[in-house]
Amino acid sequence: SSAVAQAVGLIGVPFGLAASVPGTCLGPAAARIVGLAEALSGLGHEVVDRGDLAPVRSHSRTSRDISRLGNHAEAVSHWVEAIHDETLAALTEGQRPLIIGGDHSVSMGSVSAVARHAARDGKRVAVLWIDAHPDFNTPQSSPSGNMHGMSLAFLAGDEDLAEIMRGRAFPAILPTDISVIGARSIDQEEQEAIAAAGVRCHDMRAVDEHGIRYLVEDVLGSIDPTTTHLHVSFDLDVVDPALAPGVGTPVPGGLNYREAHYIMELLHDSGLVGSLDVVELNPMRDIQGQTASLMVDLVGSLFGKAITLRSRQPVGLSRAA
Ligand code: 5AB
Ligand code: MN
Ligand code: MN
Ligand code: MN
Repeated sequence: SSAVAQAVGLIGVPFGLAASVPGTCLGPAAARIVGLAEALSGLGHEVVDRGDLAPVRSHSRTSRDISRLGNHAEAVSHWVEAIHDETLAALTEGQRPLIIGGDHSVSMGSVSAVARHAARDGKRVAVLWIDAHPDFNTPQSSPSGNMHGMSLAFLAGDEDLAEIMRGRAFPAILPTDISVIGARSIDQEEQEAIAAAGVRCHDMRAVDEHGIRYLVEDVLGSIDPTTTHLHVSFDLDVVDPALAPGVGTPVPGGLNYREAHYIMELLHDSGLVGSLDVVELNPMRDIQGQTASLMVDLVGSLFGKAITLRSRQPVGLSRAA
């Protein structure tokens, strides 16, 4: 664990309407049942459980129709604003935010808040998106209209999607500060968009060819910690569905158990992770809670659980140093 103990600000987001398969709204409940907070405190972290969000519809909201942005866009918008505000409050209180989804639209709220907070400290944000999908669709390119597939496009500054936060501006994440690991289901226009934007995309073939350590080193080596806050967004569907059946959009050929843990261990050792979301847990699709338990174990690895006690061996800091 890090030299300066920073409390973890745990935020549950029981929202799943940006995905088509119902059930991710039960994610925070399942994570709590299998002992997420206890796992973190067992590792020596102070945990401030900020509870589960329950946004109320704002009456001051303009009646502008945003339904063309995607399915349930109005609900997504309310939740994203609430997630943004709660994440910003956690950061302002000096906590390290841990957001538990919920579908992946929750990252629109969390990362936009992280970007706003970082800008106040004169920093920018790098995002590591660990996911079977790059979530870079726009309302125009999306094959489904499901907004959990648009989060990264929103965060990178898509002009139409900006309406999700009613135009409340936040510093967009530079595409060159975005890295994806584990992708294996990419829509064609989405593929063209990430390539044109310059997003670093380490797909599953890259995992096969280079291994996790090389890829994580590449990502961390692109980050200068004196100027950059690292946000990690972990979509559980990156893990192979044989190990993580409790997700709404399973794709074969995912990370195996050690690959998933090794990413988290290397991220822990780097000492660079300033905020984390873990999303897309769908307890309705899970088998005896195994995906929920895997989630808690993976979070544990990122927060310092080691197989064997060893000294930290941070990777990838050479270029930034
Ligand atoms: B997830 C798909 N690309 O846009 C789309 O689970 C799937 O947050 C999106 O990564 C999956 O509908 C979104 C086909
Ligand atoms: Mn701060
Ligand atoms: Mn995702
Ligand atoms: Mn995904």
